[in-house]
Amino acid sequence: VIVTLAGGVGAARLLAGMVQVVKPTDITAVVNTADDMVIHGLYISPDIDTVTYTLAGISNPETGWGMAGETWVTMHELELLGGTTWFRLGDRDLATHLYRTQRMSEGASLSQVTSELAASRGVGVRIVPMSDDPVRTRLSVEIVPPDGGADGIPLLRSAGQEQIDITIEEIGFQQYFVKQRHQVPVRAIRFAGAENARPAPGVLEAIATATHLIVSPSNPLVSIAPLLAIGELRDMLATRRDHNVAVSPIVGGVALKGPADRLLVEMGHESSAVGVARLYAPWASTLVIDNADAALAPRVEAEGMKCIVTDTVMSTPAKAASLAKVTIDACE
Ligand code: FO1
Repeated sequence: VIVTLAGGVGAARLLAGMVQVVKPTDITAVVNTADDMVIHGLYISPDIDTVTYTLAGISNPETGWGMAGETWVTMHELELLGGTTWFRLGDRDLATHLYRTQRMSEGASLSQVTSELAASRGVGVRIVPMSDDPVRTRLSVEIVPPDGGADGIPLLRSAGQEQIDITIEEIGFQQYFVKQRHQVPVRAIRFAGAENARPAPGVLEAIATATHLIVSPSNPLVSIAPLLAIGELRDMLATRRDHNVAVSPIVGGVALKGPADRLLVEMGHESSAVGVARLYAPWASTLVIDNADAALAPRVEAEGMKCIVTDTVMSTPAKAASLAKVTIDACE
């Protein structure tokens, strides 16, 4: 079995490539759940849904998250009511959250519901949350007093703005990522609940017996780091370090999607394949980097990782399949 450590869009693309080259039932995706949130009383698990929808062939190709052919009638009505609409839940997508929330209120675990939803969508890959226990990414961000914003609205300072009476406030991941459009400076990141969280049933066994372990090109600090914050998971990964292969999500110093580049710098790391190598070297032995970064290969190897240079930008299904094949071969 091939185990893939997964965040959202980057992981979903790689998994969609993988199912073109190996049997879906031979793949287990262990997915980040630290982005999960309850809003309108509904339990939302964005990375699990992104992976599920992508493998089911029903994801929105423009955004990478949410469903294709989505309509927004409910959000529009909610807007008229003055409700909370910064986190947009499409009419089709809502069915997933209703189903999950109801099943969990009946006592089902997140992993049970995740496999029910994957089965209903015809997904052959085994999709497992990293944990059934709540682990939540919390970010300490810089804020200015309410009157600090030019038009009185922005409470949070955007990059480059003058430093006036900065205070720090801790906010949830979706508040940072979606509501603030990841445009506020981050001072610290923590994974609340990780210290007491257990890996979800089957996760440790899957990793222990995996023929291949592949770390998808997801954000190292907010998509992969939450999995490593679970002690038993990190220890299990470290015991098989020599067989773990990661794909760098940073290409030419920038993240293809999301704030990984900016967060790396804000947290004191280098925003490059070398910076990723430094983070992953303790528990992974090989880093796959993009052709654009070929010149960095010696520096990646100096961090103690074997380096493979290939095309990592999954702009087409064929390119995703070819990257999947390179990573699978790299484990052998
Ligand atoms: N991302 C956005 O940028 N804006 C949204 O309104 C939004 C809604 C949303 C609803 C359901 C879902 O599963 C994901 C959603 N996302 C949205 C994506 C998302 O929260 C992030 O991309 C991930 O958490 C990062 O991996």
